[in-house]
Amino acid sequence: MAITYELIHTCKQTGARYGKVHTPHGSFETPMFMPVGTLATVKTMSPDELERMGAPIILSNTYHLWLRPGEDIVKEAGGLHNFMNWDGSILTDSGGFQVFSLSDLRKIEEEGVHFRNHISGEKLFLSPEKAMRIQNDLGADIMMAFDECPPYPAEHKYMKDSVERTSRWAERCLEAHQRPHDQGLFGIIQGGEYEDLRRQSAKDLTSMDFPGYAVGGLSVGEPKDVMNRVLEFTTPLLPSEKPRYLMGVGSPDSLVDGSIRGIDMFDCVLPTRIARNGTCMTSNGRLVVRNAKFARDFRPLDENCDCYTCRNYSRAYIRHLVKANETFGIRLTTYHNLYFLLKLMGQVRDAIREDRLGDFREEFFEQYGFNKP
Ligand code: PRF
Ligand code: ZN
Repeated sequence: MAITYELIHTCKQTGARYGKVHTPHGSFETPMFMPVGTLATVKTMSPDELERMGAPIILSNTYHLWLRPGEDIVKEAGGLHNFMNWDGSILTDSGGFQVFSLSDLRKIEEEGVHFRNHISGEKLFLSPEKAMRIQNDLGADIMMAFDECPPYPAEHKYMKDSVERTSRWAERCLEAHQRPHDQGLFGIIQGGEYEDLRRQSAKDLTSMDFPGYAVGGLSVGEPKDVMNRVLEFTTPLLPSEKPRYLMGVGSPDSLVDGSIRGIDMFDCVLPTRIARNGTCMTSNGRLVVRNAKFARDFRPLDENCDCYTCRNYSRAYIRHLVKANETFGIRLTTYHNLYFLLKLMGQVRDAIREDRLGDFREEFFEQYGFNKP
């Protein structure tokens, strides 16, 4: 099996899991945050920098790489790892979600989805078989089933039809997958906020024996307590001997709350996206470094951070660079934000192993300012 999961410790205070995922490109500890490199690059970061900040796995996107440069070119380069010079693990998303979030004029059929290229307007079609073929060519360690992620809120009737179609598509993905020996294919549980549909989706997908499972269809605009409630009834439906991945979630509070509900892997564009407009995550909450009040502030972004950015540069300097549109400024904020989340996950893992993740949550939320009204 290309992907295996080792459950090492369950936190007695919260039920969160500490474990390891083993992939053909190394193992990583979980819970883990995966930086997003949509177009085969984590925007502004070199693979060397990613390695130094402690990222063992990154995510990339089938949809974007299919449109450009084309999976044939990536395959010819020897696969995504070779093409981008990244020797760590890679996970590719299937394109299902991106088709729904980026393209216009979608038409969903049993066979697949018709839509228009969000750049050129060209007519395109993506199906489970095509998403598998492209992901086999890209050659990531973990690939994702082709699913439908309906918008929030969606009516029960729509969601039920969608969940059933996503289950049929999952069967077709397993059937079409050509490299199960060196690429692990994860199934995706959908069902929105509906408990009966999450149950149905989990039952369908766990009967198919994927090496890992994702919870999809969350962080699509629902309130945080809805996400937490859905996770509370969904993760217990998943096999404990396989990794669980919460797709598209990366705010610091959700990483902690997801871990508490048994999630092992997370990804999100949030840290890299906000970094590019000068917003930083710090242990005292968000800091908008462009603000005038930082013009003469010679302290680091986060006084509790020991990343390259915080050890060497001031808020005043980074503010100057970001305001002057100097690329180095957003490289420094990107490095810091990713380091901040990777370090947070390390703290979460330590707390799990010491059976004190509940206490850690209290302290972290207090300092970050999540407890403030
Ligand atoms: N499905 C897929 N990718 C995703 C999601 C999903 O539901 C989400 C939901 N937030 C993010 N990325 N395939
Ligand atoms: Zn820092």
